[in-house]
Amino acid sequence: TAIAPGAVHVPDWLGARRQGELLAACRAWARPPAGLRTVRTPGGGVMTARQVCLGLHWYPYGYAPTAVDGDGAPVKPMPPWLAELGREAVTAAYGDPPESGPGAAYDIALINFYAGDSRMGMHRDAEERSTAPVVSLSLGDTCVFRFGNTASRGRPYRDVELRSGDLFVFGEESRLAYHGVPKVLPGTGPRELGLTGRLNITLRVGGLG
Ligand code: MD3
Ligand code: FE
Repeated sequence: TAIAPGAVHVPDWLGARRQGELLAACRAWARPPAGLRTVRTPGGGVMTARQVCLGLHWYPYGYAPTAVDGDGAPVKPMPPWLAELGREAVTAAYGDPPESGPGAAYDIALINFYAGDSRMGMHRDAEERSTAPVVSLSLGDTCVFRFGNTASRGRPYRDVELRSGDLFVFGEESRLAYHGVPKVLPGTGPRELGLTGRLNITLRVGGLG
């Protein structure tokens, strides 16, 4: 379902098996070194969603090869199977012609963990040097995802529920849109997954050399 040009939602794209595999992988990536951390913003704020990165480490506001705002260790590599999953996701959302596709391999993954009361304020993702679409995969509790416009954090925006297993691809005109997560709905994830809270995995092409 396209909710805006280049913004395509594919409910339950992952299926139960791949959700379990992805969750197990996220648990391993969350362990030190360069594991799950709390992100502090330059203004003295703290992000309520905790994060772990693969390929390159995101910090406010740039990318580095090591966990510069964490334990300083080298960031874990992007596994080839996850890069391939990104490619598959773009094909699933847009169809085969790679015209609006990534063009280069997915080389960065940002994994955000939301406890029951975590949120993410309205922001744009502009630290990448590539225009390739961002791929988002959700696990665990349902959230309210707010998809805005490219001009400001405010209206107009649309609220969409993202559920465990959902795929969302953001490319073309939607790549620089403001977006955020105003709330997570505790206890709404699939019981059999065994995750309390929500995980979101975004796959990106850095274009950072
Ligand atoms: C639209 N993550 O990691 S996923 C982020 O659920 C981020 O953790 C949210 O915003 C989360 O930066 C939202 C949906 C999403 C991700 C990246 C985007 C939407 C996007 C990049 C560009 C436009
Ligand atoms: Fe974002």
